[in-house]
Amino acid sequence: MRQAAHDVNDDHVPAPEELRVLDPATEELLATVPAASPADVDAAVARARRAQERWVALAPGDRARLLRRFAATVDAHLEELAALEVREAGHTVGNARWEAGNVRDLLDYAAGGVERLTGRQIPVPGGLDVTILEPLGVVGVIAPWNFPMPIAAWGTAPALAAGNAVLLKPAEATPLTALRLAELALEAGLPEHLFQVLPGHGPVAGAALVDHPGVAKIVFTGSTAVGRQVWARSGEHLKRLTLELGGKSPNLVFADADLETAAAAAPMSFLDNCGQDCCARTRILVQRSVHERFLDLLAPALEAVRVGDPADERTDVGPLISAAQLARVRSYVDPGAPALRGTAPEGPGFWFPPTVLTGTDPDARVAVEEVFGPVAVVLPFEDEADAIRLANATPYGLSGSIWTRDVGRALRVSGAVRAGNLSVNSHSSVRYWTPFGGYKQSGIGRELGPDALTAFTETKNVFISTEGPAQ
Ligand code: TXE
Repeated sequence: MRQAAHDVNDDHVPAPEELRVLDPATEELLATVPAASPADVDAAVARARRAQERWVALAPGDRARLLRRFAATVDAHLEELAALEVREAGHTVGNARWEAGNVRDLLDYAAGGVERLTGRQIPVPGGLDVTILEPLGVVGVIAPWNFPMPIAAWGTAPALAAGNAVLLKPAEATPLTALRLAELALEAGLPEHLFQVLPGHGPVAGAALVDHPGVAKIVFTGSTAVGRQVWARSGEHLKRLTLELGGKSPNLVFADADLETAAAAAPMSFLDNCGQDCCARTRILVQRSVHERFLDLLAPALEAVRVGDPADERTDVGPLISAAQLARVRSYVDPGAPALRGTAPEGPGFWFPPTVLTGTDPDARVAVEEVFGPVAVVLPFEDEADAIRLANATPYGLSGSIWTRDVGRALRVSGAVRAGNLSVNSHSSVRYWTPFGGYKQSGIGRELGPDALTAFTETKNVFISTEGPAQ
């Protein structure tokens, strides 16, 4: 009999012992998956520790080879993984292919780092001083439902490459691709129990990972509210931590920009993944002198977005993840508010039409809080200083875009906006070669990029005296 799960957030509501995975486009039940209990987490940590000892004893070249084989196995199953992501997360098939490809690429990139993860020799008087980068041990990755595969891989691939074991807790709504990835890891020859997936409830299995003294680091991606709790609880153990939290990112359009291109790109910059993207450019800030013209260009671009069956190759935007997310999005949008609107199916499924609110107060909830749905606001600004003030007027600082033809302005504004990932004349935020993470309440630490592996190591300094035996 599975141990009764209890809510460690102290509201004493027992969590169900199974996760029900729904297709968000149809509300059809896809699978039920057993939910891990704290005892399951405890047993997994013990197994992971033993696997990690075997893993780190391998020659670096052999670890790199196994990770490359894992990447090749993902590649061989790319269509299958993408199809699973379409079903459980409602992602368009094009996006889902990109996501499975991102897992493959990241495993390859991390494998390339295994043999280059080196310490340093530092000149000191009286001896030789070297730094050694040691793996942390067992790492817990707590993933969200919005990009189940890539975000799981962002933590997992570099952690494994740096010599750690990984326990991945996927989100309640999306455990299926994670479970399949764990099977593919075994098929590729990774040691048993090195990479384990623990589907379960956040306040039970997630909290058990955070509280477990045998887990050296937590990589958490999710809401700022839960991220705050995870930070406080990790602090009890002084556990290493990376937090990747929400966003409310600006899309700054200056009067000197290529307005046609900026307006054509604006819809998908906040509608991709139905707006359930921490980098979504949901605050469209437009210089007042071109505000009307921009809206005229934006309206047809928004109407052209195809919302519907995510398995259809022509679809741009699928459904929201759940009934709860749909209710959340509805709570932000007054149906009578002035807006540009696209269209969406009626249901079944969790659908909401693309919406750009045009008459919003800059301090309104919808203008400063993360909606996590297909909703953006357009706000006018006067000049560069006003644009920077508005761009920084939220507690978040994850991403942002700057549209201008003036290089000096691009550099000044990107220097002044307090966010971790900015793009000029582009909405691109995530590239596995470059660091990704947030300022302010968007997170702590960075993922991806050339330093990704180092974030899963401790630096040990060893001094070897050359002075001879003490007299
Ligand atoms: O996130 P949660 P939810 C934002 C977005 C969204 C809102 C709510 O605004 O509308 O958060 O989404 C696990 N200890 N983002 O409720 O609860 C949980 O099981 C340890 C932005 O789904 O933060 C899941 O695996 N773990 C974001 C993960 O945390 C806990 C992506 C995220 O869930 C836990 C997702 C606990 N006490 C939501 N409670 C982004 N940065 O992109 C929950 N979890």
